Amino acid sequence: MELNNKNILVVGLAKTGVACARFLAARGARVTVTDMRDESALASQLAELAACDIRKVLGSHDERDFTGADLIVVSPGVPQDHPLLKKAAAAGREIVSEIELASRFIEVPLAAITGTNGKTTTTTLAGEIFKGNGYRTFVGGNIGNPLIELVESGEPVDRVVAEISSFQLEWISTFRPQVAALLNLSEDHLDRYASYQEYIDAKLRIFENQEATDFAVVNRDDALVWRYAQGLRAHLFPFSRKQELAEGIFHRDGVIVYRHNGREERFPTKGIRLQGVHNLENIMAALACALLLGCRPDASFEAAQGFGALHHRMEFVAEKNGVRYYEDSKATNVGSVEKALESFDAITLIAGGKDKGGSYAPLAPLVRERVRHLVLIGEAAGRMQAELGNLTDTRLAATLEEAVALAAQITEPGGTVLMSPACSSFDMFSGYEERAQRYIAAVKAL
Ligand code: UMA
Ligand code: ADP
Repeated sequence: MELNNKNILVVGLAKTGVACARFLAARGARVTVTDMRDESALASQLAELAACDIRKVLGSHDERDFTGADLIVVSPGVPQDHPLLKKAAAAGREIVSEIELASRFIEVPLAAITGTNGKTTTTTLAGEIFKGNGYRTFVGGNIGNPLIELVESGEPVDRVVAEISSFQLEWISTFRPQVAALLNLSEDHLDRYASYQEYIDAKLRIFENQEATDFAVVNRDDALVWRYAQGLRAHLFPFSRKQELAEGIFHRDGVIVYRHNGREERFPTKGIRLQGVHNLENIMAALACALLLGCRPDASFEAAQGFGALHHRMEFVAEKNGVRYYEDSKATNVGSVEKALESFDAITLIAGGKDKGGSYAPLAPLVRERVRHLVLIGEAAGRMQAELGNLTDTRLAATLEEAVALAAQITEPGGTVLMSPACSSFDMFSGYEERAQRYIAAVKAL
């Protein structure tokens, strides 16, 4: 793809925008970056671009930059229906996301992993498996480091594993992973999408350019995923915790069985460090991605076995007065909280945060069955109380610290206090990590 002297607009100047602008400028493009935030809010990003010859339009966007560009590169955080993107599209401008741009320069096999939950765990694990097989592997994408950083660095690699969000898929046209995995689907990001269907449609685009020689790794046990998998062009490679598969990877009686083209590999689950049924799904998906892209069974299984949980995903914090405290700050939607509730009994659940517009009703059966006390915080507290409050003892707290103190008072010995918010954190915290740290500090201070 020729970039020299092209007039390119980069929309958004956070991690993605900085990396794209730097890369494009180095390739000789005439780059303009634009961000709604002003210079003072973008000081650190501007410092990173100090050495580059780049035009900046900050504090607001200028329509002429959009309608006059040869190419527009959009950051994931910019909504697809932005009026200026619509105008640019109407004017015939080419609009791409960062993964689309990067993938045009990536020549090695790419495994792309999406789904509502489990992306980071599965991507990280798949990366470890590739590395355990001796492949030079770049792990990136939505996990935090844009793929364009790999292209920019020019570092030689053998494999790329990418965590892919629905936002990044909005502006693809040729993005074609050799292996694309869809882990699960449940409601999320309804503050961005007009409907659940629109969110699903964005996710399914991961398969859009695949051919019969590519693989689609899909969750056989997720009815929605399985329904959409039927129309795909790629070779279907399902994973299942519940049923035996002639082609695919499944779990039965303590053994993970991988079957491909009549070949079978068996891996006993005993000794695997990652806990929970959802992680069994993540392990099967990661193994499938790796084995389909050339990894050896023995080295792959060894890497999978030794992989421990990532922080802020159902993590044990401490035991105090016979009550065990867990932290699941990364659970920002209903689907992930369901898995957390399935994992414990006699729960005091601390939930709430920034409302993403979805329904909390899917949690009702598990709340009724397993949640003894519900302590709600944040902007979503009112809606959650309305949808779940009549199912169990429900209280409101003004801060996370107050919620922890209240939970400590009301939880009976033997019980579990679990922070699994079902919401994003931005109403009260800078992100899920800060929310986690504040919870951990509050528990330790009890
Ligand atoms: N902006 C405008 N105009 C607009 C809207 C936004 O100028 O109309 C600006 C904002 O001021 C901001 C920039 O555009 O400066 C958008 O940046 P961004 O939100 O895309 O942030 P990045 O740092 O580039 O991070 C993005 C992903 N962010 C989102 O998808 C919201 C990161 O995923 C990802 O790690 C990173 O690219 C590298 O690929 C984060 C995320 O929350 C972790 N993802 C969502 C999730 O996991 O649920 C999908
Ligand atoms: P993502 O990157 O998709 O947000 P993570 O691996 O960071 O996924 O996990 C996010 C949350 O989802 C955590 O609360 C975690 O316990 C839960 N989770 C992880 N894997 C799954 C899965 N396969 N199904 C449902 N929930 C999951």
